[in-house]
Amino acid sequence: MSRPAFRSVAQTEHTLISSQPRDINRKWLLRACASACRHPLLRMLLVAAVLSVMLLNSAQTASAVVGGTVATLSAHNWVVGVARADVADGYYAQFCGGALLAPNLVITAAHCTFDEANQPYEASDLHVLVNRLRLSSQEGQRIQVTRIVRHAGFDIDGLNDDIALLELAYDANAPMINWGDLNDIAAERATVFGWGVTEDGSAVDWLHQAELPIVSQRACNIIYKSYGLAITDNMLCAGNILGGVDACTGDSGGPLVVYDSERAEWVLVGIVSWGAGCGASGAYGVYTNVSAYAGWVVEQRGSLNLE
Ligand code: 4AZ
Repeated sequence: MSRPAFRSVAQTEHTLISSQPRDINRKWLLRACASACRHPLLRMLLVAAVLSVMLLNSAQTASAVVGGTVATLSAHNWVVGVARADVADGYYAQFCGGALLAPNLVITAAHCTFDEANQPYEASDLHVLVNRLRLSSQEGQRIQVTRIVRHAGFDIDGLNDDIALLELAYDANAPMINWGDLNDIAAERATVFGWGVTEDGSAVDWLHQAELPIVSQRACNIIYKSYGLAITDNMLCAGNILGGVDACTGDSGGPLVVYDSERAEWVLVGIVSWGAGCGASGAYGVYTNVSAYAGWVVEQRGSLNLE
């Protein structure tokens, strides 16, 4: 289910969702209005009907990521793109997301460190795009990766321990994000960032973000039991049971964050990992539960002399 996702194979298992809900509403309104808009009571009923249709549509498609909007970085500049070193155009080079844990350290998904043929990347195969909202632009920095640290428990056919660190050749000129534990933070909703596939089926040039409900492990396990898969303590789930808002191909490795009002800052809680389709009803997106790996991250940073 979770494979390193490339733009060339980007349109795989996601569900297509109506891409132009507002146009449909407008056309319907115009047609209906030709006769009914002349009568005041009918006009009121019509406006109410159109508003309900719009509400229903927005609940299901809120517009990427599936169901998100173009991100306004600045406060969120810890979001980075993981890209192939041998492809010059950032739009075609980027295939995963990540987040800056330290000026020269990115956290991402372990499955992002394998190529399309499931062969492990060398550090020299990868670049990280920093401070770049639009992939095809030259903005921000494009920094070489000097070391890949994959979790030893990750196996490309499995879904567990989907976490890796990337050491950068030099410090990024961007803010860092700390991780947090959802058991300590009173958050019901989280935000995911990425350049992955949206509801119209193609990956985006501009970074997108979407807000989605955090789902209990129990509810998520009920869903994935039918797929014969277990949601462990190393994973967390987010999304709507009706679908519509989700991470997708190309978003993998990217951050799922919540706002911690006590610390007055955004904190990293998840890494986009896998899921059954994208934005489909009856399934949730599954994320690596970063707090379960706090010890692993600290240990790697210590033993590898990372920052
Ligand atoms: C992927 O292929 C992928 N809807 C990432 C996230 C999800 C599904 C697939 C979750 O990288």
